[in-house]
Order: sequence, then structure tokens, then C-alpha cells
Amino acid sequence: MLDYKLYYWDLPFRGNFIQLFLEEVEAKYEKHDATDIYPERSLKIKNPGMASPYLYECKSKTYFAQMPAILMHLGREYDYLPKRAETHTLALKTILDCNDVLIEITNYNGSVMWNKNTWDEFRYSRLPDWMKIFEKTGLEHGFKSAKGFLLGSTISVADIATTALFGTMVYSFPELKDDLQENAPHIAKLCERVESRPSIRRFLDRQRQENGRGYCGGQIEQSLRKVIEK
Ligand SMILES: N[C@@H](CCC(=O)N[C@@H](CS)C(=O)NCC(=O)O)C(=O)O
Repeated sequence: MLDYKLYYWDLPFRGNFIQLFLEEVEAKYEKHDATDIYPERSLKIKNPGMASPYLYECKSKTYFAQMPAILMHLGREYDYLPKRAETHTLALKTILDCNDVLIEITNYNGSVMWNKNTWDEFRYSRLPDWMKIFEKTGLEHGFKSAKGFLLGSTISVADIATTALFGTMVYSFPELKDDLQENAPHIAKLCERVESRPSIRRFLDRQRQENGRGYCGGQIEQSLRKVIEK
């Protein structure tokens, strides 16, 4: 029996946050194109949401929108949330940080295209600060042990989100690999470890073979490529 249907574009960007999780827990799910809901049906579904990703949960016949809400829901369902109050809150904070980085790297969801000056300002100021925030969080919590995860000794939803953010970013834009290595070396390693978990690895290999290095799509990806690949 099917557990979930995920509605997203054929791009990793926000969809991989959900898809890496579903792969990790080996949920039975189908991937559908975002246009099956967005925009015509967005207001008609149970628990309407403005934009993809949408997750349909078969057992409750319910839709969820907003990537952080979906991940928190799945984290609770599959016991991928830290138990202590501090780290539980940090798991949500980490997912929200990820979503903020997605907004910033797409210049507010593509509202303005990048130019070399604005991109360099972001790349050499805000982006390294974001990377350092993740690194410091890990060092203060799970990275105290060599094989630790971001918030503790076991994998949590925060590791899936961090990998969906930075693993995807450096795969789509290899030019940013050194930036991550320099500012957040433990995060770079964490992404590699999470990406090599067997079901995640199989999924990423398939996705990358089919979609190459595509990131967020649209004019904003073109604009990003223009400034990064210069
Ligand atoms: N805050 C929402 C943002 C959703 C969002 O911006 N989705 C993009 C694709 S990644 C989209 O479909 N945008 C079209 C729109 O906003 O109308 C989330 O985290 O899920």
C-alpha cells in the first residue's frame, strides 16, 4: 500500500528535503508533478497550501504544504526528531535556516536576478555565515563524536535537511564545494555520509543521472549559473 504522494517539480531544490527523508525511511511513495496540484487545485485540497512541495498522506487522506511543516510531520511519524527540548527545537530551527538559505540563494524566490556584485556580496558574506552557523551547531552538539550527526549521536530530520541543502548545493554548483569545505568542513563530511546511506545513494544516483546538475530551475537558476560559472 502506498504511504505518500509527493508533488514537486523534477528538480531537487525544495523537493529533495522531502524525498531524501522518504528514501531514508524507505516509505512507499509516488512522485507526481507539482502541476497536478499547483496552481489550480492549491485552494481545493484538504489543508490548502500556496506552493509545492505538497505531501499527500494516504493513511490520513490529508495534504500538507510548507517544506518545514512536512519534514517535522515526517520526523514525528518516523521518530527522526531529537528527544530533548533544546535539540528538538534546534531541529525545527535547522529546517527553517535551510529554507531561509533557499530563499536567499534564489534572491527571494527569483524576484530579482543576480548580478556579479550582488552575488559576490552574498557568496562572500551571508553564505559563509550560514555555513558557519550549521558547522557551529554541529560542533556544539552531535559532532562532539567523530561519527556524530548534527544534533546528536543518531540521525535526525536535521541531518536530512542539512544534506538536502548543502549536498544538493555543492552537487549542482561544484564551484561552491570549496566554500563549504572552508567554512563548514564537518558539514561537508556529514553531507557525504548522509548521501551515501544506501537508499539515499540509490535515489540520488538515479536523480542525478536523469536530471544532471539542475537546481531550482527557471530564470533564477540561469542567473545563478551565469554569476557562479564566470
Ligand atoms: N515556504 C514554502 C515555499 C514554497 C515555494 O516557494 N515553492 C516554490 C517551488 S520550490 C513554488 O512552487 N513557487 C511558486 C509560487 O510560490 O507560486 C515552503 O517552504 O514550502
